[in-house]
Amino acid sequence: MKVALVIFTRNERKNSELIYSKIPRNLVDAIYVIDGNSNDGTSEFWKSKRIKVFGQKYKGVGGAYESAFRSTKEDALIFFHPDGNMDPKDINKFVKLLKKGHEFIVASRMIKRAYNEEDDQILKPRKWFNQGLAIIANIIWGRNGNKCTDTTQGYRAFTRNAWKKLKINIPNPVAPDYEQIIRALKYNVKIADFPTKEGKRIHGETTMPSFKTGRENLKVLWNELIS
Ligand SMILES: Nc1nc2c(ncn2[C@@H]2O[C@H](COP(=O)(O)OP(=O)(O)OP(=O)(O)O)[C@@H](O)[C@H]2O)c(=O)[nH]1
Ligand SMILES: [Mg+2]
Repeated sequence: MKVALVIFTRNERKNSELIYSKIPRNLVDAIYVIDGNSNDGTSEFWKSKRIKVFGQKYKGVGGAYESAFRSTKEDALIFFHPDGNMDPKDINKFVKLLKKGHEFIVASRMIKRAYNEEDDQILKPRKWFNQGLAIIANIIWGRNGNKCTDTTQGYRAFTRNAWKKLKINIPNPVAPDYEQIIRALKYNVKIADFPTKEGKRIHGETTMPSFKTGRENLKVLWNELIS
Protein backbone atom coordinates (compact mmCIF):
# COMPACT_ATOMS: atom_id res chain seq x y z
CA MET A 1 0.00 0.00 0.00
CA LYS A 2 1.38 3.39 -1.03
CA VAL A 3 0.77 6.23 1.43
CA ALA A 4 1.20 9.96 0.80
CA LEU A 5 1.24 12.90 3.16
CA VAL A 6 -0.80 15.86 1.89
CA ILE A 7 -0.17 19.29 3.39
CA PHE A 8 -2.81 22.04 3.16
CA THR A 9 -1.49 25.58 3.00
CA ARG A 10 -2.76 29.08 2.63
CA ASN A 11 -0.10 31.67 3.52
CA GLU A 12 1.91 29.38 5.78
CA ARG A 13 5.45 30.24 4.65
CA LYS A 14 6.90 30.92 8.12
CA ASN A 15 5.19 27.90 9.69
CA SER A 16 6.20 25.68 6.78
CA GLU A 17 9.85 26.65 7.26
CA LEU A 18 9.67 25.75 10.95
CA ILE A 19 7.81 22.46 10.57
CA TYR A 20 9.64 21.16 7.50
CA SER A 21 12.52 19.43 9.30
CA LYS A 22 10.09 17.73 11.72
CA ILE A 23 8.22 15.86 8.97
CA PRO A 24 9.30 12.20 8.87
CA ARG A 25 9.75 11.96 5.08
CA ASN A 26 10.95 8.37 5.28
CA LEU A 27 7.61 7.12 6.63
CA VAL A 28 5.59 7.99 3.53
CA ASP A 29 5.96 7.25 -0.17
CA ALA A 30 5.34 10.83 -1.26
CA ILE A 31 4.58 14.31 0.05
CA TYR A 32 2.33 16.82 -1.71
CA VAL A 33 1.14 20.31 -0.94
CA ILE A 34 -2.29 21.62 -1.88
CA ASP A 35 -2.05 25.39 -1.84
CA GLY A 36 -4.99 27.79 -1.77
CA ASN A 37 -3.45 30.74 -3.63
CA SER A 38 -0.85 31.76 -1.05
CA ASN A 39 0.85 35.07 -1.74
CA ASP A 40 3.62 34.83 0.85
CA GLY A 41 5.96 32.43 -0.93
CA THR A 42 4.53 29.23 0.61
CA SER A 43 4.42 27.36 -2.72
CA GLU A 44 7.91 28.51 -3.63
CA PHE A 45 9.22 27.22 -0.30
CA TRP A 46 7.79 23.71 -0.80
CA LYS A 47 8.88 23.59 -4.43
CA SER A 48 12.42 24.44 -3.33
CA LYS A 49 12.29 21.26 -1.24
CA ARG A 50 11.32 19.31 -4.38
CA ILE A 51 7.78 18.76 -3.17
CA LYS A 52 4.98 18.91 -5.74
CA VAL A 53 2.47 21.69 -5.17
CA PHE A 54 -1.06 21.52 -6.61
CA GLY A 55 -3.74 24.19 -6.82
CA GLN A 56 -7.43 23.55 -6.44
CA LYS A 57 -10.58 23.71 -8.53
CA TYR A 58 -13.07 24.29 -5.69
CA LYS A 59 -12.90 26.76 -2.82
CA GLY A 60 -11.52 26.42 0.69
CA VAL A 61 -10.23 23.48 2.66
CA GLY A 62 -13.03 21.42 1.12
CA GLY A 63 -11.62 22.17 -2.32
CA ALA A 64 -8.20 21.11 -1.08
CA TYR A 65 -9.48 17.59 -0.27
CA GLU A 66 -11.02 17.25 -3.72
CA SER A 67 -7.79 18.37 -5.35
CA ALA A 68 -5.75 15.99 -3.20
CA PHE A 69 -7.63 12.90 -4.33
CA ARG A 70 -7.80 14.04 -7.98
CA SER A 71 -4.13 15.07 -8.22
CA THR A 72 -2.48 12.05 -6.58
CA LYS A 73 -2.39 8.29 -7.14
CA GLU A 74 -1.38 6.75 -3.80
CA ASP A 75 -3.72 4.26 -2.10
CA ALA A 76 -4.07 6.33 1.05
CA LEU A 77 -3.63 9.99 2.00
CA ILE A 78 -2.78 11.50 5.39
CA PHE A 79 -3.79 15.16 5.75
CA PHE A 80 -1.57 17.60 7.63
CA HIS A 81 -1.61 21.34 8.48
CA PRO A 82 1.85 22.87 8.97
CA ASP A 83 0.71 25.67 11.32
CA GLY A 84 1.66 24.06 14.66
CA ASN A 85 -1.75 22.51 15.43
CA MET A 86 -0.67 19.01 14.43
CA ASP A 87 2.14 16.91 15.90
CA PRO A 88 4.24 15.41 13.07
CA LYS A 89 5.04 12.45 15.34
CA ASP A 90 1.47 11.23 14.81
CA ILE A 91 2.20 10.54 11.13
CA ASN A 92 3.71 7.25 12.21
CA LYS A 93 0.45 6.28 13.96
CA PHE A 94 -1.57 6.98 10.83
CA VAL A 95 0.78 4.91 8.68
CA LYS A 96 0.60 1.96 11.07
CA LEU A 97 -3.21 2.04 11.28
CA LEU A 98 -3.55 2.32 7.49
CA LYS A 99 -1.25 -0.67 7.01
CA LYS A 100 -3.32 -2.61 9.54
CA GLY A 101 -6.33 -2.12 7.25
CA HIS A 102 -8.14 0.89 8.74
CA GLU A 103 -9.79 3.01 6.05
CA PHE A 104 -10.63 6.27 7.82
CA ILE A 105 -8.60 7.47 10.81
CA VAL A 106 -8.96 10.66 12.87
CA ALA A 107 -6.43 12.00 15.40
CA SER A 108 -8.97 12.79 18.11
CA ARG A 109 -8.62 15.72 20.53
CA MET A 110 -11.69 14.60 22.45
CA ILE A 111 -10.85 11.24 24.01
CA LYS A 112 -8.81 10.01 26.99
CA ARG A 113 -5.13 11.02 26.88
CA ALA A 114 -5.90 13.66 24.21
CA TYR A 115 -5.53 17.42 24.52
CA ASN A 116 -7.60 20.14 22.92
CA GLU A 117 -6.52 23.80 22.75
CA GLU A 118 -9.34 24.75 25.13
CA ASP A 119 -8.68 22.08 27.74
CA ASP A 120 -7.03 24.49 30.18
CA GLN A 121 -9.94 26.95 29.99
CA ILE A 122 -13.08 26.76 32.12
CA LEU A 123 -15.33 27.69 29.22
CA LYS A 124 -14.74 25.56 26.15
CA PRO A 125 -17.19 26.82 23.50
CA ARG A 126 -15.42 25.30 20.48
CA LYS A 127 -14.92 21.95 22.19
CA TRP A 128 -18.51 21.77 23.41
CA PHE A 129 -19.84 22.70 20.00
CA ASN A 130 -17.69 19.99 18.42
CA GLN A 131 -18.89 17.44 21.00
CA GLY A 132 -22.48 18.47 20.31
CA LEU A 133 -21.96 17.86 16.59
CA ALA A 134 -20.52 14.43 17.40
CA ILE A 135 -23.44 13.44 19.63
CA ILE A 136 -25.99 14.49 16.99
CA ALA A 137 -24.20 12.63 14.18
CA ASN A 138 -23.77 9.49 16.30
CA ILE A 139 -27.43 9.42 17.31
CA ILE A 140 -28.75 9.98 13.78
CA TRP A 141 -26.30 7.99 11.67
CA GLY A 142 -24.12 5.86 13.95
CA ARG A 143 -24.70 2.16 13.51
CA ASN A 144 -22.87 -1.15 13.81
CA GLY A 145 -20.75 0.40 16.54
CA ASN A 146 -19.44 3.08 14.17
CA LYS A 147 -19.10 6.47 15.86
CA CYS A 148 -17.09 9.67 15.80
CA THR A 149 -15.41 11.54 18.65
CA ASP A 150 -13.87 14.61 16.95
CA THR A 151 -15.91 15.99 14.08
CA THR A 152 -13.87 19.04 13.08
CA GLN A 153 -10.34 17.68 13.29
CA GLY A 154 -8.55 17.94 9.96
CA TYR A 155 -5.71 15.64 11.05
CA ARG A 156 -7.07 12.49 9.41
CA ALA A 157 -6.34 9.85 6.81
CA PHE A 158 -8.37 7.91 4.28
CA THR A 159 -7.79 5.15 1.86
CA ARG A 160 -8.74 6.21 -1.66
CA ASN A 161 -11.40 3.55 -1.57
CA ALA A 162 -12.98 4.96 1.60
CA TRP A 163 -12.95 8.44 0.07
CA LYS A 164 -14.87 7.14 -2.96
CA LYS A 165 -17.47 5.55 -0.70
CA LEU A 166 -18.23 8.97 0.85
CA LYS A 167 -19.47 10.19 -2.57
CA ILE A 168 -18.47 13.82 -1.95
CA ASN A 169 -18.17 15.54 -5.32
CA ILE A 170 -17.92 19.20 -4.36
CA PRO A 171 -17.00 19.41 -0.68
CA ASN A 172 -18.27 22.12 1.65
CA PRO A 173 -15.48 24.75 1.48
CA VAL A 174 -15.39 25.56 5.19
CA ALA A 175 -16.69 22.48 7.02
CA PRO A 176 -15.58 19.48 4.93
CA ASP A 177 -14.41 17.55 8.00
CA TYR A 178 -17.87 17.21 9.55
CA GLU A 179 -19.31 16.43 6.12
CA GLN A 180 -16.88 13.52 5.74
CA ILE A 181 -17.69 12.23 9.24
CA ILE A 182 -21.44 12.23 8.57
CA ARG A 183 -20.99 10.51 5.20
CA ALA A 184 -18.78 7.87 6.81
CA LEU A 185 -21.47 7.11 9.39
CA LYS A 186 -24.16 7.13 6.69
CA TYR A 187 -22.32 4.78 4.34
CA ASN A 188 -20.79 2.57 7.00
CA VAL A 189 -17.15 3.56 6.50
CA LYS A 190 -15.58 2.59 9.83
CA ILE A 191 -13.96 5.50 11.71
CA ALA A 192 -10.87 4.67 13.78
CA ASP A 193 -9.27 7.16 16.12
CA PHE A 194 -6.30 7.64 18.42
CA PRO A 195 -5.61 10.42 20.97
CA THR A 196 -3.61 13.44 19.88
CA LYS A 197 -2.40 16.61 21.56
CA GLU A 198 -3.32 19.75 19.70
CA GLY A 199 -0.69 22.49 19.53
CA LYS A 200 -1.13 26.24 19.10
CA ARG A 201 -0.80 27.95 15.72
CA ILE A 202 2.77 29.32 15.57
CA HIS A 203 2.62 32.29 13.15
CA GLY A 204 -0.19 34.01 11.33
CA GLU A 205 -3.92 34.17 11.71
CA THR A 206 -6.64 31.58 11.42
CA THR A 207 -8.53 31.32 8.15
CA MET A 208 -11.43 29.81 10.12
CA PRO A 209 -13.12 32.24 12.50
CA SER A 210 -15.29 30.31 14.98
CA PHE A 211 -18.59 31.91 14.09
CA LYS A 212 -18.24 31.23 10.37
CA THR A 213 -17.13 27.62 10.85
CA GLY A 214 -19.88 27.02 13.39
CA ARG A 215 -22.51 28.22 10.96
CA GLU A 216 -21.09 26.13 8.10
CA ASN A 217 -21.01 23.01 10.27
CA LEU A 218 -24.71 23.50 11.03
CA LYS A 219 -25.35 23.99 7.31
CA VAL A 220 -23.60 20.69 6.59
CA LEU A 221 -25.71 18.96 9.23
CA TRP A 222 -28.89 20.37 7.74
CA ASN A 223 -27.92 19.43 4.17
CA GLU A 224 -27.10 15.89 5.25
CA LEU A 225 -30.41 15.62 7.11
CA ILE A 226 -32.51 16.64 4.13
CA SER A 227 -30.55 14.76 1.45
N1 LIG B 1 -5.22 24.36 0.27
C1 LIG B 1 -5.85 25.18 1.11
N2 LIG B 1 -5.47 25.25 2.40
C2 LIG B 1 -6.14 26.10 3.22
C3 LIG B 1 -7.19 26.92 2.76
N3 LIG B 1 -7.65 27.65 3.82
C4 LIG B 1 -6.89 27.28 4.89
N4 LIG B 1 -5.98 26.35 4.53
C5 LIG B 1 -4.99 25.65 5.36
O1 LIG B 1 -5.73 24.70 6.10
C6 LIG B 1 -5.23 24.59 7.43
C7 LIG B 1 -6.34 24.88 8.43
O2 LIG B 1 -6.65 26.26 8.49
P1 LIG B 1 -6.47 27.11 9.84
O3 LIG B 1 -6.56 28.55 9.47
O4 LIG B 1 -5.26 26.67 10.56
O5 LIG B 1 -7.77 26.71 10.67
P2 LIG B 1 -7.81 26.28 12.20
O6 LIG B 1 -6.81 25.19 12.45
O7 LIG B 1 -9.23 26.00 12.50
O8 LIG B 1 -7.37 27.62 12.96
P3 LIG B 1 -6.09 27.90 13.94
O9 LIG B 1 -6.55 27.64 15.32
O10 LIG B 1 -5.76 29.35 13.72
O11 LIG B 1 -4.95 27.04 13.53
C8 LIG B 1 -4.01 25.51 7.50
O12 LIG B 1 -2.85 24.77 7.23
C9 LIG B 1 -4.29 26.52 6.39
O13 LIG B 1 -3.11 27.08 5.86
C10 LIG B 1 -7.57 26.84 1.37
O14 LIG B 1 -8.47 27.53 0.88
N5 LIG B 1 -6.87 25.95 0.60
MG1 LIG C 1 -4.80 25.49 12.15
